[in-house]
Amino acid sequence: MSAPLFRKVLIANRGEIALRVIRACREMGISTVAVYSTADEHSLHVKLADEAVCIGPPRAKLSYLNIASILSAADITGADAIHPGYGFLSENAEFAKLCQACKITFIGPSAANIEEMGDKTRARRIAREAGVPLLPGTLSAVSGIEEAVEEAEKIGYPIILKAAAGGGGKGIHVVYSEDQLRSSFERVSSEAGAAFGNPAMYVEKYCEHPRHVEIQVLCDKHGNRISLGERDCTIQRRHQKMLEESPSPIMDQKLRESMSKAALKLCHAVKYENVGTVEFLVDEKKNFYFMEMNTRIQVEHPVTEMVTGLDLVKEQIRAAAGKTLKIKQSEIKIISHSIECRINAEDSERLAPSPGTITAYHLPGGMGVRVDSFVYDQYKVLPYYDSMIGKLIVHAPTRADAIAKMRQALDEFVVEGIKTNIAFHKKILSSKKFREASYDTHFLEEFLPKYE
Ligand code: MV4
Repeated sequence: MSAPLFRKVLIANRGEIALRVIRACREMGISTVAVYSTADEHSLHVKLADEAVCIGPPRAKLSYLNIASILSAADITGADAIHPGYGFLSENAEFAKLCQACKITFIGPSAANIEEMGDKTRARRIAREAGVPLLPGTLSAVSGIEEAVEEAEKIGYPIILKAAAGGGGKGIHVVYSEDQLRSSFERVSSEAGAAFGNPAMYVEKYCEHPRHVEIQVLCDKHGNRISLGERDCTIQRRHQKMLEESPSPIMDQKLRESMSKAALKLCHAVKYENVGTVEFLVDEKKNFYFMEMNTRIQVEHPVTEMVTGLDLVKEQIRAAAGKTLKIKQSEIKIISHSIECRINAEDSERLAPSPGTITAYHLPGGMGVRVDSFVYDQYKVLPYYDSMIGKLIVHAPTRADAIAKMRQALDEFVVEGIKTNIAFHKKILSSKKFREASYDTHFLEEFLPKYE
């Protein structure tokens, strides 16, 4: 066997993604270092890694977000690379720079890439320059209410206010009139300031009934960049994705090719390296518009893995090590279907987390059924972190087959002692709208009252 790409990788994360990365490393002959907070002492990532270092108390700010602790852990264990997973430090340009300064490879894109895409208006300017379609809106942050009103007038209501340093569903607000804009601007802006340390806001035309479709890209450090097709993430609740699938039921080969081309134009413009996701909104007429780019491995990456047959975490590690992509665009053929359900420890009716001890745990199985999870019988789901306890992923020849397989797998999945959203997923999968794929981002808001 050839020498491993890295000697030792430190995984700066917890939960299922930490396990996902540890498994990939071990398969590649790379030693692993887990880091953990005192609350995570009994976590599987600690047991599965070759070494483990405690990096602080339960609160993420003091442990999984503690750059000094994590770099010290890498230093004392002699790690030559760090995988950040998703969330936590994964899109922190400062952290990526500090890794480099410590001669540790950050398994992700360059710090410059993270910065360029982290500033959402800068990303819009780069996209526009590259000829990627955008919704009408400002290309930089507005200076205050008056400029917001002026711009909104030009764009036409409804508009959406977004935090320039935001991303995902935080710091966004839909506005239907000047009155509404005047009465909400300061509040939304200061919320953004509190959440992101930057109150800057920009304005976009609000697309009323869109679908959320994102392109997975894979890029090396030698200018090779390919699209691995799309994921449909339209099924969200309070901007939390719940269920994702690939391919998107609204896509055809032509739309996939033009959206992929747009995503790759953006990547070329910034000399993007490593895995990334370019998010688009798709309107009723199937026009698509760039929203933002995520410069990390995403929670929903498995559905792309299932339909492409590629291990994205391994590809990520290969790219970070400077290897050339081993696949060509023409070799990517998407002919099957995959769906992922995020399994959360939550009370779906009250939309509240449900931490506590799992008193029974049984996983589904069979052909085309994958579970990426980190919990076990008697595991205590902690209140400090994300409520996702695992992901159930199915793979089948067609969308209808995948839905049937997911329903069966959800029926087999047993989690006792805490509340989960398993029953909620079953309802979604049996709904007419979902089965016909005739829904938009408001699906769950409209569906929920009927569920309760
Ligand atoms: C939008 C939009 C419509 N028009 N932007 C939500 C998460 C973040 N990535 C951006 N999001 C959206 N941005 C424009 N110009 C719709 C969403 C959106 C959404 C909005 C309201 C309620 C649910 C939603 C679910 C997904 C996306």
